[in-house]
Amino acid sequence: MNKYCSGCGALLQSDNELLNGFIPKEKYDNSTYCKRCFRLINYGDLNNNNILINNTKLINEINKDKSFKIFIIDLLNINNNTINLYNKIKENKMLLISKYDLFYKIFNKNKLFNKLNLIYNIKKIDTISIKNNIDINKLINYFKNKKINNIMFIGPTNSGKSSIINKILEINNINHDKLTVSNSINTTIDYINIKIDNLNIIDSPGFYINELTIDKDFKNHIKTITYNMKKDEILNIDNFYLKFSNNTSITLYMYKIDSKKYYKDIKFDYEISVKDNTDLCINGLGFINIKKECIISISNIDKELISERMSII
Ligand SMILES: Nc1nc2c(ncn2[C@@H]2O[C@H](COP(=O)(O)OP(=O)(O)O)[C@@H](O)[C@H]2O)c(=O)[nH]1
Ligand SMILES: [Mg+2]
Repeated sequence: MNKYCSGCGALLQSDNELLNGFIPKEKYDNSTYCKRCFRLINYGDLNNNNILINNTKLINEINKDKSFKIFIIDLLNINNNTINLYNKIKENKMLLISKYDLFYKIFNKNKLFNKLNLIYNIKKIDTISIKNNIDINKLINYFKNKKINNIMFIGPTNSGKSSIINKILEINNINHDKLTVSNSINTTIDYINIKIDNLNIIDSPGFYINELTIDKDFKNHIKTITYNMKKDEILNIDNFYLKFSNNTSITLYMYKIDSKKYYKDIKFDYEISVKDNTDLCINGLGFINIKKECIISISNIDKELISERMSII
């Protein structure tokens, strides 16, 4: 009989150490985790070199499954790119904004839901944090009240799907191996089925997102920073540069804010013109709220990673 890793869902095998689900032969009978999960859990090192996620394939598989879909995403990763993935998932589904402990100080929930409804036409939304048991119980009660028994957690990689399921297991005192979680991408490799009383919960591999790879701090809440940019002043964020054609106030809502005004000459790669109160979203990093209509010159960041929207602020 096939055996699957409790942590990442990969089929356990002892033939090839370079492939997913590898477990040494002598450990096969008594262990429930693959070597990769074992090393991640015990030593904190993650090897996910050979994992490629195909979003189209994943969407097709998810849409074939009849479970209720919970699309998990954290607030700074909501953008045209990720909402496009959400829109490809068939009903019944809801959007659940994760890691809310990082954001509650800077966002008012109801205002945010109204904006997301207005901009992306998303009606069923809530927030969740694994640091708040009330949130987790609220989710379980939602399933009970709506008589939903089959649930699949989906969403971009690293959005917190497996962590939420672990928290549900913990709160319900379910004796089950913990799912493997990490702050790197592609931790979960295959679907994992878990039974909790009447609930059938499925964890899934995350969608691949073309994004900036930066070290993200999931421990401390996000701090914003505001600049008053004068006409033609340049702002340096991380290793890229933005120039604004008019005087405007801008606020950075980002995971890692390492930014300063910059006074040397720069060659810019392209321009984007934005209306009053626009968010410039940068995949993987967050977004910049721009108050006044202007043309933004951009240097050293792939255009594919940038999208704009009417502001959620
Ligand atoms: N601050 C905070 N971090 C979280 C929360 N949920 C998940 N994380 C962190 O987000 C990272 C990714 O979590 P994981 O469950 O592996 O995401 P998955 O790829 O969607 O399954 C881990 O470092 C978690 O500790 C949350 O509610 N609050
Ligand atoms: Mg996972």
